[in-house]
Amino acid sequence: MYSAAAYSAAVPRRPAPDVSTPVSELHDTPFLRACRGEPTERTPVWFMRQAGRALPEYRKLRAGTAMLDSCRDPAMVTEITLQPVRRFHPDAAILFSDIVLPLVAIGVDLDIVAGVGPVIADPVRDHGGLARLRPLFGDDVAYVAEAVRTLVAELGSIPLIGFAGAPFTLASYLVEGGPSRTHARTKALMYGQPVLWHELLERLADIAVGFLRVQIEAGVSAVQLFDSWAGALDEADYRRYVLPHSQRVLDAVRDGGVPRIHFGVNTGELLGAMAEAGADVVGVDWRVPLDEAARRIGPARAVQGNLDPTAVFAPEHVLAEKVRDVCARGAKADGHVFNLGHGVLPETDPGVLAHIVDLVHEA
Ligand code: 1CP
Repeated sequence: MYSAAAYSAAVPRRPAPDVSTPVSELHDTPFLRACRGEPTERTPVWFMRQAGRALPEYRKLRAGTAMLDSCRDPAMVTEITLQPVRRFHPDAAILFSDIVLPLVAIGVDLDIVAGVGPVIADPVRDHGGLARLRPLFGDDVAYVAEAVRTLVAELGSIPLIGFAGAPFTLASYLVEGGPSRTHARTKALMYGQPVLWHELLERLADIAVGFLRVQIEAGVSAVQLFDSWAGALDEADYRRYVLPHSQRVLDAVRDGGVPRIHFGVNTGELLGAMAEAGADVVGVDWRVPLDEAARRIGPARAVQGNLDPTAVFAPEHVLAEKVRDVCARGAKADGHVFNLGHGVLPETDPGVLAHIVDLVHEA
């Protein structure tokens, strides 16, 4: 059967990366301290989707290379991950990759189409589709481990964040065949074939565990589980159809010893339930103020977020006021990592992101 334990055994153990930075130096960085709910000398900040799209040097490097090919090229992954670090000096880097990469690695016929997102040739809607999803083994994504090891050495005292897609969000792409506004086919399968649904999510949970373990063993300092589209569900459905699977992913990587961040969009009504999934840090989009979000999440968990990604287009004084407000409300939680409420929009001026880093550090 597809068990997380079998997966972790299947992922080859690798020696700890040979880095010149003492582990304790990384351990005490503002980002990792905030994730653990410890006091920090400044509020740490990084941006979801900080690599890519908004950066001219990214577009230049990527020209002529397909998205998935760039994710499978460790030298390119390393360079693209470092580009925003050089520009913005954030408190953490996020690995350049994609949540659908492990699906490609197990043989799903999938392409990332420019301007669209992931598109799947043969969507999974029945037992035959489920049977095509084989387990992920560490060697399937050896290029990711290689990129992580190089990055850990290059980044020194800047923590690297690894990530995976949560079972529901991955299921949505697989069932719909691509991005969806309503997730209608996904919900039809969830309500109409609950046994198949839970088998599908179990398998995707195992794949997420496998993908996270590869990154943890290669040396990432934290991991984020992206359940970007979980906000499409009401709380009762989230608890019934999704929460146990996300919980299993987060539980299975607990022994990796790195903070686990759990994020979704439009999840204001789900924050309490998502917190129960067990992450150390709960990501919050911009719709719920962080002090209220912290109340819904409960004590002993840090929060991450939550500037509206379109605030970058506001006049400077409006932006500055919003940044300070996020910091003041975040200060009421047991740990705050500043971020946008969702990814950087492609039209964002990179100079404004650098300015936000300064504003957060001065707040
Ligand atoms: O042609 C291109 O340049 C492709 C655009 C692109 C990029 C830069 C895609 C396609 N993925 C990525 C990289 C990526 N994806 C990163 C690393 C970069 C960084 O964060 O700095 C990460 C963390 C992701 C994760 C990801 N992929 C998520 C979760 C985060 C989120 O934004 O909610 C999701 C939902 C995806 C699917 C995906 N991949 C690409 C796109 C355009 C999408 C979204 C499509 C949709 O709207 O459904």
